[in-house]
Amino acid sequence: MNAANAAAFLALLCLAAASTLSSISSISSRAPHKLGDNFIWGAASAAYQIEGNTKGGGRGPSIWDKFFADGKHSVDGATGDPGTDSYHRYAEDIALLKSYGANAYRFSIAWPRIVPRGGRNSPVNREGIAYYNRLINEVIKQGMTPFVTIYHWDAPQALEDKYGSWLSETIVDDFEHYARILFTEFGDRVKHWITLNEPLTISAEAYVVGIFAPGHTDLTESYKVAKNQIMAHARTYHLYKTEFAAQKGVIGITLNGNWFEPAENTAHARENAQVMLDFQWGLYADPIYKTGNYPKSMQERNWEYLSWFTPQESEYILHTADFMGMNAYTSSAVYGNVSSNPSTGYTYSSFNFMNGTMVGGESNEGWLWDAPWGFEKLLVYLWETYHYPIYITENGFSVKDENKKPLNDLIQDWDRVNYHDGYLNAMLNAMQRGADIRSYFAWAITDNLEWASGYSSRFGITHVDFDTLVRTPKMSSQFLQQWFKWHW
Ligand code: GBH
Repeated sequence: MNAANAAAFLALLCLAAASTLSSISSISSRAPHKLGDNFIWGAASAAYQIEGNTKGGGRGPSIWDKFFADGKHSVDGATGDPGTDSYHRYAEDIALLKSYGANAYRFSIAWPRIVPRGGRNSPVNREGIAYYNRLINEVIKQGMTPFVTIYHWDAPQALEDKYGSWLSETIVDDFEHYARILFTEFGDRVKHWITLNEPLTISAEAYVVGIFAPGHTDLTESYKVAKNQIMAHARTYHLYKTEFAAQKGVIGITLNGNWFEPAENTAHARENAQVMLDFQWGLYADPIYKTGNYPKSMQERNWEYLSWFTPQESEYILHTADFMGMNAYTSSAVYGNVSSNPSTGYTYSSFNFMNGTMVGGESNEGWLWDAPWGFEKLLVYLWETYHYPIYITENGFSVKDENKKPLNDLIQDWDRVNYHDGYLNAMLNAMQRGADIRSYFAWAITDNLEWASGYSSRFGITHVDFDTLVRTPKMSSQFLQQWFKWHW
């Protein structure tokens, strides 16, 4: 940060404190709420979005390298290089996060860095293991808790070539092998594991919509993938609880989706909203946390597409988690007259207007609206429906046109501050209504590769200049620091 930036930044800090005070006073009419020493807060990242160095360190190609290679699947033909070059700059990122007052860092491990060709008989890459040892040790050295995602979408391309990766149940064996390496190498220090990040985003965006790797558009395939994801998750859970029980960590899966609000007071609108919750959350949450099978609404509507569980499989997958990881960003209003589309569940009618009134603030992404009221309802719904402790593993905002502003301007990211303020207060409300919520991770620790949106859409609480790779804290990082100081 240069001197001018530093001066501007100091001024912003004072403003942040003032804004925090006003947000505190706005909630002080309710019972004061302290989160307690055990509450985990930090920021999150994912390997492919930040690491860069995709050809170095002995890493094998992932499905995203292949998907982005033609330059047509991302804005400006962006790829995983440079990412934020966190492969080399991880210590700087961890130090920044520490300076924000966080007590945890959520990151993912790249399967193709550990097993470059992916398979259970393929060679292990010691350089990859050494890299994650450095990273984990640095997090611990800074007094923070490493929160590790085993899989954030970057399957080894070799498995895609060999058997279509998630389309084949063979992946369950290969995934178990990969997970065993992680528990063996890192489990002495890592006590918080997430098997899969957002399986829905993959089954939907990568196998129905086709905008994520490997870019297929086939509903039947999508449900094959969903079943294999659930089986791989369950296998990993059982592995951890049998062979690695002595490590005494916790393990879960991170699910995602929107809150769906019935936008009319009609039975049909209410039914559609519930169907959407079933199709996004229930697809994974019912099998793992509640019944061992898909939601009834989904069985009825999509019986000819679903990959069914045998009774033995249902038993094997039910209650295979210590917690529910949840990523939620936004809400949708659902009307009564859109019954046609829950047949896929993915192309819901996503309205952001109710009775002509906009129900959320606009972001840089068409799918993302600042709607904290829905976050509170969703947290209470997930708690009351599934009764598992909830770890909020991602929540965040990409400010509209942030990319087009000069640095001094854009680090005053008031829309992001406002978003986190609203969602954190919504979280407190949900806790006061009984929900057992144990963590809050802002997405993301730094700006990064926003998948198909490339480097144009920024979610970071830290700015990254993608030419120089210089990091600059945004106002939102200071806001979070102040907010958690007040509430811890
Ligand atoms: C999370 O994905 C990811 O875990 C993280 O990697 C990502 O960077 C972050 O959030 C921010 O996006 O068909 O146009 O309605 C969120 C994934 C992205 C899934 C938007 C649903 C809907 C796109 N969501 N997507 S659209």
